[in-house]
Amino acid sequence: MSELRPAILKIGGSVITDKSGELAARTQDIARLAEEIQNANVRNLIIVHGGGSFGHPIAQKYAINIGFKEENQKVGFAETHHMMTVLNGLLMDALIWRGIPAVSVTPSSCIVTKKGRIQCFEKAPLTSMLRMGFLPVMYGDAVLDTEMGFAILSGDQLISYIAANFNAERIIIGVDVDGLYDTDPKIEKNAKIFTHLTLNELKKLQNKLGKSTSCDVTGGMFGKIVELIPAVEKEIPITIVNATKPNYVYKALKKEKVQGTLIEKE
Ligand code: IP8
Repeated sequence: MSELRPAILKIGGSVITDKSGELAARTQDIARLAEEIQNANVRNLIIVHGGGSFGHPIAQKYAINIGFKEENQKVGFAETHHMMTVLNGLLMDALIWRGIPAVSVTPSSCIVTKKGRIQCFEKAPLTSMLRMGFLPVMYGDAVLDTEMGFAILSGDQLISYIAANFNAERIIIGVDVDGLYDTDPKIEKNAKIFTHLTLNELKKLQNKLGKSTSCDVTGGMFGKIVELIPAVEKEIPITIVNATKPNYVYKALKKEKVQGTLIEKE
């Protein structure tokens, strides 16, 4: 069977949850996005979603991202992972209910990190699912780590890794703003959007971009940018769109013109 190059869709935690709350799912947005994914009907798609208010507050409370230091963090690790499965379940419900053959792939069961970076990734289930025409859905998760005991794996590291290792055709990132800005548009009303960025421009930006305005143990927009660089180096184009706006994700999936930021190697 010839290998098709998958497209990867990352749905930010700030889109499907309210990050100012705790365990606050945006169920209407989840339903709308599931419908857009259904309508776009893209073959060979992998979805990865972020943690938002289901992952970050608990991970922060138990300092999961600094690794295993004391016994009571273990229940925090369990809770962080469990809440991610709860959020994932909401998206899975919305997708499967619409007749999409989406299958959840639990990162903590097929990935181990070393100092927070993916060290081993069991590729076989994902490869087989794609061959069979399933839609694998993964997420940022609490994972086991060979040096730290455990760590937080961001959805952004995951998409970059999958893109490089599954020879992705493109990456679409759905966030809660209109694209990538020179400063945080939620704080600076004069923030300037980048409609197109090259790899070199992106590298220069990584020093400038600020941290997320809400609780985010994986570094907000700054963390995202750093993670994207290896994928762009492999000539995988990245489109960042506002997934809170109806049909932006649909248009990006269909390769239609849509407002956002396009990042390409040259
Ligand atoms: O929201 C982090 O994933 P992200 C997931 O993609 C957890 O950074 C468990 C905090």
